[in-house]
Amino acid sequence: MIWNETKECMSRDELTAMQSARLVKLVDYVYHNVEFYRKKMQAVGLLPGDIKDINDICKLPFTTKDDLRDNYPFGLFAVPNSQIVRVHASSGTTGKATVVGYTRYDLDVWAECVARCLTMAGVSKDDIIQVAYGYGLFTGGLGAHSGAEKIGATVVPMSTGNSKKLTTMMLDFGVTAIACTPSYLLHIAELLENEGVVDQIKLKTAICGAEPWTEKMHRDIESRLNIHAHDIYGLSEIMGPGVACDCRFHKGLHVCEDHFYPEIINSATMTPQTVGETGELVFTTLTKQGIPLIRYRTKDLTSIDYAKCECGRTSARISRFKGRVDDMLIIRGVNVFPSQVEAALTEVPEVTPHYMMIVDRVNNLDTLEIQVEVDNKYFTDEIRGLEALTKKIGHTITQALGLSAKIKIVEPQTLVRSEGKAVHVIDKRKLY
Ligand code: DLL
Repeated sequence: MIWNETKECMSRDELTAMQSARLVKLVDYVYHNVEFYRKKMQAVGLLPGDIKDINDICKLPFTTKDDLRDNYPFGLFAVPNSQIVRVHASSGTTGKATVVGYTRYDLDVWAECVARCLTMAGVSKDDIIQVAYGYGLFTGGLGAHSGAEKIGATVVPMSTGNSKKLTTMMLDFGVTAIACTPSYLLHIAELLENEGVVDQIKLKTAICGAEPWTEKMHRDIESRLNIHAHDIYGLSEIMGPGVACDCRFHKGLHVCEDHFYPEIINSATMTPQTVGETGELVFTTLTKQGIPLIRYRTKDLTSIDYAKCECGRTSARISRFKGRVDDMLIIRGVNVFPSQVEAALTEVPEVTPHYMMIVDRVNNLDTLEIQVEVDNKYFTDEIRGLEALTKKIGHTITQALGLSAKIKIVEPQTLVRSEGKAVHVIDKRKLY
């Protein structure tokens, strides 16, 4: 909810005026504090004074994940490290992670945005919430945690990886809300069903995100656990969870537009889509200090609606995500690019460049198998040698992706060769 001074929802005109003022300030800020943006603006003959209101945003250059990678680790930071109080990181397209930094102010804004999302989902200080997103470099755990603390809920920082403890505590503590990925929640539902204790839980609300999920999964979670499930969106480059969330009417995700300005573009022509048309979501961080980003291309596909919602909120809503422009996969909540696998395999001299990633979902948990073709001479080695090689490849992959995979060495010449664009992924997950 974005309030004006009289504590009513801001009108769109008020909001637009606020966004304009913030954009003008932001452009001046990045021009003077981030060499990357100064050079990009100079390259097109743009000065900060040329940006007079939010409509001028289309004059500004785009930013991509590769720009973060090329400036690894701190090159896009607008403040010295003495003002950065936290860093997070997510997968880059190859090798290096993309790193983001937060000032104390940024962390406050982040907690505020997540608090709004939780409030939208009906969570309050009276709730006991299990945060079962991963804590660490991933933004999910700590991000959801801070927002839940801000509204005064009782936070149980579960993180990921111990489902039995989670279900036991859910029952023993009388947990009323949970924040985790939708696939993990389906897994938890299954465990509770197998234990025959679904009717004993006190759970009312789930705040799920970090990966794509369908309406059908949404309904399934709600009916199996008898709860309300909400869709929360975010990405580490922009902030983490809390960029947008859906309210009880579930008619799209309300964007925290006073902090993150959304645009929908046609990624082929790089021009704006008309309202309601699907395209790539682009964000400008209007208030960030640590790593402010201008027109960041999320690669996520959605559409936007500016009509006032039945809940009374005036903020723009983006539709449930319809996919991505690039080939990024999300496996067990971890972002994975096939190019990372390719880069990792080049570190193993015995391996040829032919590989296939097979992604599946078993008992609502994602699995990854990587089939790798090795050189003839290694394949004919005795089985002990193959085992050692499988281990070696597995270790290299785990290091590169931050995710373990089952490695299967296949006979030379067995993986399909493509005549066009090589196909390296078979995603069998039924996003039902
Ligand atoms: O996944 C942040 C997050 C944590 C969001 C917890 C929600 C809950 P990254 O690891 O940088 O950040 O991955 C960002 O995940 O570009 C989308 O492709 C995808 N994604 C995130 N939320 C949703 C969602 C976090 N609700 C990438 N629906 C994004 C569909 C989502 N995809």
